[in-house]
Amino acid sequence: MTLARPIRLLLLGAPGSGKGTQTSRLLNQFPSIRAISSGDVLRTQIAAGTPVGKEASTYIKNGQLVPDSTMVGLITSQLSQKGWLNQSSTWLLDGFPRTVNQAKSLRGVLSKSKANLNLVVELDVDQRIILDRIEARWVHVPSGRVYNLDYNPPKVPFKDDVTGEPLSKREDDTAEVFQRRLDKYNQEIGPLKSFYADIGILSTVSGNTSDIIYPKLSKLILDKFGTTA
Ligand code: G5P
Ligand code: MG
Repeated sequence: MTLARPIRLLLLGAPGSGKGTQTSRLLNQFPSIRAISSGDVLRTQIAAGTPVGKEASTYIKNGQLVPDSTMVGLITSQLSQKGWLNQSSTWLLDGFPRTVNQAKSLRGVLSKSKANLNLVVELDVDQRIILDRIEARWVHVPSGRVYNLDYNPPKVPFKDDVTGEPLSKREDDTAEVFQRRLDKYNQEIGPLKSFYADIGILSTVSGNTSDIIYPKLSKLILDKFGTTA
């Protein structure tokens, strides 16, 4: 399905709320949309042993946020390298910005290119049900594909469906680190939502499963951006 107008979407949501899951579904339904997941970018840097990866690793392991300046530099340079800083580009961001400082910096960069975000969606999931999900999560780091032993298991246990390569656990998917990530999220999300609500582009979709959330998210996008015939 092709959208009539370019969408530049940010997905907000607690750790494990389903940002990656909703991103995959959106890319499936709307093939013109491309995506950057800040967590995936960081995990790729860590796997490659780059200086940014080395810096980020300590923060991620402890459930803390990577410093704003590092994140802004990393993601805006990706946007630029991919040629996405123009007003006809269509993309989505999963997990960045996640502080008001990051949001302000990104807005400065995007404004110059007339490529500002035009929709921010908060995925609102009951936080009491999320821990079980991430304890059962397995990931394929090179592609960012996400599995869950109960909800969407791989076809062959512990192997990626597309490449057959082994899946791994994320270092930060333990109960202790998860609680720290959640606390940090709850601390940052209020001001971040206010920032985007003031600009007039914030929406919230609620539901305790990704199957409940996805049709709401898809409808919101179709209503706002339309489709070509
Ligand atoms: P990430 O990688 O952005 P989080 O913590 O924001 O990490 P996470 O954990 O990746 O978010 P998600 O993408 O929202 O969660 O959720 P998901 O992977 O789609 O779903 C979670 C699991 O539940 C999966 O196994 C999925 O299959 C399953 N699932 C989905 N829906 C359902 C359902 O309906 N039912 C069930 N039963 N299961 C379901 O960031 C990681 C770290 O990087 C740093 C920080 O240190 C951060 O902690 N970082 C940043 N630091 C500073 N600024 C930034 N902008 C940063 N971005 C990343
Ligand atoms: Mg994710």
